[in-house]
Amino acid sequence: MLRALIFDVDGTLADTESAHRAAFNYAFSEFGLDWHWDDAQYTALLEISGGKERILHYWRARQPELRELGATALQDAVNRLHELKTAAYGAAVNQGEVALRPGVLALMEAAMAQGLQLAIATTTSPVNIAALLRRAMGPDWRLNFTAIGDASTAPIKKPHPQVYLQMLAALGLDASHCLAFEDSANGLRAATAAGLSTLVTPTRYTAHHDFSGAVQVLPSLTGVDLAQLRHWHAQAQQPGVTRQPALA
Ligand code: XBP
Ligand code: MG
Repeated sequence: MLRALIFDVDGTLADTESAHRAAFNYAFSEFGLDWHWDDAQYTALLEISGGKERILHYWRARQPELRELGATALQDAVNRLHELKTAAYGAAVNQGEVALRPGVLALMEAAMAQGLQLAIATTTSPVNIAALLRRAMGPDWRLNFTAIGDASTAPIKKPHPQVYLQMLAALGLDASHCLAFEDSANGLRAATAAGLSTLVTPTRYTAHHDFSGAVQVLPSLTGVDLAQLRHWHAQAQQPGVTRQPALA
């Protein structure tokens, strides 16, 4: 029995990473750094979930001698950079630069109409979720979700299952009554590790990832209705069913 849908945000609810990348580059220039993440570099850096973790990973790789700077000073600089980035990203979203991916809103509305619960499980920052969904669903957007797990509630980022385990606890449901929606290998691994059957809708940033174990790999959620979800969910619950992704 399918009782809840749990959505990732970046790449799944909306194709946000180009706006994130621009915001990171703006923050670097504002901070006086000559860093610039091009598309190819950012695609590789997305292997690291979490903007702060991504900046720290890049900085350490670029300047290994940084260890002498002292962990606190380094983390303070990363936090400041991330604050600048998050403000720039929020401004871009508020200017309409990011829209929900096709099929997402219709599926969420159909699920709610049939009494399913919705939750969010993301590694992004809470202000980013609010900016995106306020614009897409209106000022009362939060009322649509039973629970939200994000960088502020789950500091251990994907592929660790922490945020998905938090959402299952908040929903009060066993993983077998839920479906997760993701766009990346890290996200698929996190959801799968929490026991969740997972549908993947990759973006151009993640199309090359390994999605073995996904219930389905789809170009988008366009035309995906609740009956189809229930069918895939029932299939995935059968013992011994090997989950082979469909051709994207
Ligand atoms: C994707 C991420 C996030 C975003 C940037 O999150 O890994 O880090 O790339 O957002 P999701 P922050 O789990 O929704 O796919 O800078 O706020 O982390
Ligand atoms: Mg994602």
